[in-house]
Parts: sequence; C-alpha cells; structure tokens
Amino acid sequence: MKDCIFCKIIRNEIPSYTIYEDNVVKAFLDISQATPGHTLVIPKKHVPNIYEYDAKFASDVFSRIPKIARAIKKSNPKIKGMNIINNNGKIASQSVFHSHFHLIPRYSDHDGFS
Ligand code: DGP
Repeated sequence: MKDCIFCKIIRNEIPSYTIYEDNVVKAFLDISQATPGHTLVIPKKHVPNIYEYDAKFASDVFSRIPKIARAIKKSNPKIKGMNIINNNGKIASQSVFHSHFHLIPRYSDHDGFS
C-alpha cells in the first residue's frame, strides 16, 4: 500500500534495522524499544489485522516466528524470556494498521534490562 509505513519499510523506502527477511516476512527492530532487542515481525503482504489471515497465510507467517525468536534469544545471554504480542484495532493499542507481531525480550522480573 502506497502510504503504509510498514510497506515503505518493506520497499526500503524507509530504513530499518532488519534482522531477518525472506519472501513472506520482514523482521526489524521497533523504533520505540520497549526493551533492548524489541523486534517487529511483519508479513510482506499488506494485511491490516489478524482478521484478514486465512489458514495458509497464518501458517506461512506464524511458522517464521519461532526461529526469529530463537535468534533474538541467542543474540544476548541476558534474555530470560520473551513476550509476543499482536495488537488488533485502535482499542487494542494498534497504531500501525499493517499487521505485525511484537517480540519483546525480557531481562529480569522488573525489566531493569540486567
Ligand atoms: P502497534 O502499537 O502494535 O501498532 O505497534 C506499532 C509499532 O511500530 C510501535 O511500537 C512503533 C513501531 N514503529 C512505528 N513506525 C516505525 C518506523 O518507522 N520504524 C520502526 N522500526 N518502527 C516503527
């Protein structure tokens, strides 16, 4: 989509710190890091939200997430856990209407990043 910020990232019209990319998804660091390593996984096809996924598309996108999560975890031995979050709709805190998954590493009980 012409004016979608994530479509622009996919087309490299907006720079991103990309950590993984294939023909189905792109994974890059979130501009607003909830914790260090906070990554977004987005489908390359523009879909606004989870309601637009059919089973095949869900399988294609979801199947990429474990290996991206493993790579993030492997990148820093201080990572103790990870939240995976997918917001759908403004009321659910979605602010970019190109579907995406937040992979948020957790470092300690209080997230002091230690
Ligand atoms: P959500 O609130 O679930 O729609 O999350 C959207 C996320 O997208 C938010 O955490 C910030 C991130 N974001 C927005 N614009 C950009 C951008 O231009 N580059 C990057 N890397 N992340 C962005």
